[in-house]
Amino acid sequence: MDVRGVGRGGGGYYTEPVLGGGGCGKESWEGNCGVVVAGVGGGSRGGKKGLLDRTSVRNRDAIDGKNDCIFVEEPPSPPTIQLEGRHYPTDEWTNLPSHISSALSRKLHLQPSHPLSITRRLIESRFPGPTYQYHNNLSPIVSVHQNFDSLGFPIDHPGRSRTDTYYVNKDTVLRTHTSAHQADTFRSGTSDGFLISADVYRRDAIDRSHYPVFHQMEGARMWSRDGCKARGGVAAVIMEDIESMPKHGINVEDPNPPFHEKRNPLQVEHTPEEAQAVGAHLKLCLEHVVAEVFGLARAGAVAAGGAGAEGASEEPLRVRWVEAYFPFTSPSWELEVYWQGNWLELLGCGVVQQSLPKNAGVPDKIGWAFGVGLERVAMLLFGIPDIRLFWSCDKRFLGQFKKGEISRFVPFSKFPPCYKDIAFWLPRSGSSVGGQVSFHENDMMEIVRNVAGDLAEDVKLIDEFTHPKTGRKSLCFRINYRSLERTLRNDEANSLQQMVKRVLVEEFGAEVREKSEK
Ligand code: FA5
Ligand code: MG
Repeated sequence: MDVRGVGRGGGGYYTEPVLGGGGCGKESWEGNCGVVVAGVGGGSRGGKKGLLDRTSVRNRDAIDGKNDCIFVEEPPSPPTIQLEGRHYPTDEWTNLPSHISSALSRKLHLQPSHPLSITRRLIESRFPGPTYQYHNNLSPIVSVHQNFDSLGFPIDHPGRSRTDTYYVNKDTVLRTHTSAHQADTFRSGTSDGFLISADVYRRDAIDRSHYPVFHQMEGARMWSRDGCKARGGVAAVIMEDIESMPKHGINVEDPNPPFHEKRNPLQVEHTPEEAQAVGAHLKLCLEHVVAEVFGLARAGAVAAGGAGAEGASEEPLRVRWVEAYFPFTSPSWELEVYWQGNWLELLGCGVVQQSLPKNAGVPDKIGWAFGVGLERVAMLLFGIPDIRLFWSCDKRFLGQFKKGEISRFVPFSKFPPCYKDIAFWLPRSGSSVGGQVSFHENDMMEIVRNVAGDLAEDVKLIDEFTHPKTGRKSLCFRINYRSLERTLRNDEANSLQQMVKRVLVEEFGAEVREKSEK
């Protein structure tokens, strides 16, 4: 998770061209949209064009970016919630909607013919036993300590906020990343390397490559300094391993130095040679994964021929490393690929912070770790254009995949989008006494998810405006409703939009702005 909040364009918020157009009756709110659209995402908040991730954390300020949030009352939670057969007490931190808790039982990464499971196995095959052990059944319900503290997240880190993370209660969360299991797995010390695949949960944007429940694979490889002494030390042993690895043949842009004093520092516990060797090993292993994924995706596209091959065969392969920040690795990087006109982030990684093995009772070990988004890889591998499809129970989707086979996804049809804008005034600021929460962009995402579920394809903040006299803040969101399975009628989209409005008014005290209002 990335804490910088600045740096590569502020990250976290990105702009993306709106898909298609027209569809079933475009309703557009004029207001201030025209003036401010360009500033949203690309301007004042420094969003970077591309499908990049906040690493759950880059720039998670409140909606106005200054943390002077709008506070509103929340409905009380029931006294306990039952998850995976256990009762958990709830408290003022609980923010777990049923559409999220119901995903806990799906375990898509373990369904043998599901594209996520096929992708998991493909990556596992690049990290073979006995060096690597696989863990695919760890519970998603983890402590705040596991998810944040054990990884060195500062106490005021935005990723800890209720706007970003699903809390069961103040001490327990749905893991936001597979790194939540790093410390425990290092402590168990049963192998030099491990892979952990799991469902993870985040309050996040709504678009084709983000979903509040997704799957990650964590990978780590450690070397014992003592164990390598007789062979010239850790750096020499790792370099020898690198030299024994075959070339992958893809061109990867990597203008970054192995570490950088300010931007991407070497840890005091590591020699420059050690950090350089660990980083090079990490990057090479991951480049091999990407090379294999693209090779198979192209082969699948060629085998499919015709329409199914579009995109995979025509888009030139572009892959790049960019510097990143995570509290639990240094130096750190992210790997991005060029996909459908944007840079798509596949994974974050780096040299493991020495405090982790130290606290896990294995201070003699050093090494690397990565966390890759399985949906993102599967989208490239199978040519799946929208992340919502992974949750489809439609036979026209599931019937296209077979265990161990990489095939090209053939869209069963393309249904028209339906754009609806909604503009509203936020309530005036209140006090921040317990049980009250701020209105965050992710609150809008959550409202839309609750009302429309997978019928919402994309939600964008297209305008924000503060009244010069009253100081009141107005927001305008554009919601794109589109079903993956059928044509959505305009009246259905209108009634979803009405429900979104009602929740905003009744639960968040918002005042909806009418089109004629100036
Ligand atoms: C992390 O989660 C770190 N734990 C990764 C890591 C592990 C770094 C070990 C260092 C060492 P990040 O938030 O960037 O990083 O997420 C990793 C990947 O998950 C992203 O690159 C992306 O592929 C995927 N991802 C993130 N958010 C979403 C989302 N909402 N929907 C789908 N995939 C997502
Ligand atoms: Mg990231």
